[in-house]
Amino acid sequence: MSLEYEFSISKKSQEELLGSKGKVYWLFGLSGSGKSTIANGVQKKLNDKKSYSILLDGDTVRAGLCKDLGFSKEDRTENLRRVAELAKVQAHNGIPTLCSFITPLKEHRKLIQEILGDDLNLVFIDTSLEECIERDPKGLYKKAKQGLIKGFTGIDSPFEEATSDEVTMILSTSENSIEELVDKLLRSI
Ligand code: ADX
Repeated sequence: MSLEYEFSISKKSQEELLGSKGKVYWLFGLSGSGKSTIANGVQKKLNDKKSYSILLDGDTVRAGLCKDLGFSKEDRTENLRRVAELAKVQAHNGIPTLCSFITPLKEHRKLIQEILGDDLNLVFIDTSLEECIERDPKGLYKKAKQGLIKGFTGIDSPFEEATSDEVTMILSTSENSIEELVDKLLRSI
């Protein structure tokens, strides 16, 4: 059963106070796809122009708010549900919120869509698995292939390809540089 809550101060009033729009930009894609780099780039540019935002990222959230969770399908669902609920409160309070999570399954994307409704912009970071394995910025694909990490997304845990009907925007790292993609996302904020 979901309990709907009411805020005593309106979203519009908070947005006017901050001079920003309470929207969530949820970047998803494989580990190593570039989603956190893009999200950080966008936040940096917003900060440079004195625009406030909050960035929630898989590694950060899993070090605190979700440190009790692992990478089973159920734990990923709970991880993403908590973050979506947090992002919902932030958005209601006028804060542009960037989220960077693998969000591997269509049912995960559907869940966050249900939680965030019109506040959600779902952005797929389109980088092939081969490219992510090649880059392997944290050395995790190597470990997963050696069997040292179990249930790693793209190796022995599924990532369901995004389809255009479920996303607001697709950012393709094979077609544009990270800098160009940062600017593209920034133009939509
Ligand atoms: S999600 O599936 O629940 O959306 P999330 O984005 O929070 O994942 O966390 C992904 C990050 O956790 C990866 O970038 C990687 O650094 C780390 N990680 C550790 N183990 C795994 C795993 N089994 N699968 C995917 N990522 C993992």
